[in-house]
Amino acid sequence: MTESDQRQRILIVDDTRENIDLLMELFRDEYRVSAATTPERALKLARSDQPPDIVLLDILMPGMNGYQVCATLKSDARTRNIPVVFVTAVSEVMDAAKGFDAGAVDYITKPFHPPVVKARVRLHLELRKKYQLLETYAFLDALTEVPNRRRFEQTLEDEWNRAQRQGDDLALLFFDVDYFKMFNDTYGHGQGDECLRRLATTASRTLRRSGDFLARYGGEEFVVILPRTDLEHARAAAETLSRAVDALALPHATSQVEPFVTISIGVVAGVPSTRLSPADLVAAADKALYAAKHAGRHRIVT
Ligand code: GH3
Ligand code: MG
Ligand code: MG
Ligand code: MG
Repeated sequence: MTESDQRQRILIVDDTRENIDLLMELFRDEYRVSAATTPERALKLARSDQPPDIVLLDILMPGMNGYQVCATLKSDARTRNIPVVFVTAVSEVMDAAKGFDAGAVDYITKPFHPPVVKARVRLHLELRKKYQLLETYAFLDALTEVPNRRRFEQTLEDEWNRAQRQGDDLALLFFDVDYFKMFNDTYGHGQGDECLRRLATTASRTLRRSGDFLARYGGEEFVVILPRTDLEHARAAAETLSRAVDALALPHATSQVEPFVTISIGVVAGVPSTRLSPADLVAAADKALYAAKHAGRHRIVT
């Protein structure tokens, strides 16, 4: 398979090879189809870095049955959103309600009518595409195309919990454009928008460690999560970021600090305490940012 293959992926799970072949024949022209003859193999493929967009699941299999496989997929955040369709013989446990209870989106009985199976699978794949598109936009800032505050809050929660479990440091940077109201007043809102886009691109470029996360928090304020980062390294990252913004040299004639666009940054870091919440970390970073503003702007406060 080449990486350029953008077709949606179907995973067929059945302990009987003939059943797999039958379904494969139906879908292979239009989709990327893979198959598993055991539940273990199915779960492994579903959790891979190329997960299926839909799972066609048999019910009676040795070991784990289809309901259990489905429930396992639904209980794991990595595979929860993959639609599952049961495909099972009428002579088998014909308990559609049980299938839906396990989290399936559809239930097809054998012998099936191929065009109907095709139409139903196509429908679920179209719905998945739309869901993924909605999810993408729901978490993206429309102006700068970096993650938005909603995604930030989710990511912070995840990173907070992980850092707490593993006893790791977690750092948070809040940065805000200095005298941005004046920038808008001087250059116009359109230039202001362009400035925010440039800042987002520059910040993304500066954050190169995997797991580093940038979001637009609101207005002209951005936030950065640095997992496994102590205060000293977080401060160094903030300095790199501030210098990168300076280096853009975006003219700002009415700024009271420099004749170019600058930012102020609030930095906090530490191992998350069980007595605190992610909101406390946000409040602390915001407080540090406020202190940076108060102390004259174009600076970093830890
Ligand atoms: P400070 O140095 O204290 O941060 O001052 P400031 O002028 O940057 O801060 P203030 O909060 O007074 O003004 C923020 C400005 O940011 C006002 C608002 O119009 C502008 N702004 C917020 N969101 C956007 C946006 O999406 N596009 C543009 N162009 N401007 C925005
Ligand atoms: Mg079977
Ligand atoms: Mg500002
Ligand atoms: Mg602001």
